[in-house]
Amino acid sequence: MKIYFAGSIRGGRKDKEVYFEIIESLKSYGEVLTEHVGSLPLSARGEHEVKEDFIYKRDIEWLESSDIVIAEVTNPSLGVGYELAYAEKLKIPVHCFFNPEKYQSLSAMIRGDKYLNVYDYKDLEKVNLILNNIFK
Ligand code: 6IA
Repeated sequence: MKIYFAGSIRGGRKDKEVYFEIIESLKSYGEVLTEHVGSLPLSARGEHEVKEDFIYKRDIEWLESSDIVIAEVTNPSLGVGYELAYAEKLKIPVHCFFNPEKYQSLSAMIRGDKYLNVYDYKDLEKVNLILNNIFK
């Protein structure tokens, strides 16, 4: 099972610990292709030494090869929105997690798209319960 995890990088790294924890949980269900998204030292400037066209092509290749996309969408991110739409076009199942107690409301383009399964959560315990249901 190849899992593509999506989370904000240049959109802001305020939730990087949450991404890290979700990725740790995901590892028990399969191979997480995008483990760097949860990297604690990775700043909003991203993988600085790597060329952007390389990052784009590599991420799209990983997305095309993935069986499922799991996204943490609380912190708005252009890149994550792009990945979700791309995954939908490829008919890859997508599940999004949103914490309504932080920041602003979720974009209607995500909340309103019935293809993207959106789950509101307040703690990682709830995320883990939902993940358990998704992967069983
Ligand atoms: O717009 P964002 O940067 O917030 O987009 C984040 C999403 O796009 C993540 O889910 C990643 O899969 C992908 N992504 C965006 N930027 C990168 C990156 N460094 N490295 C890996 N994945 C990325 C970019 C910055 C660097 C060229 C300085």
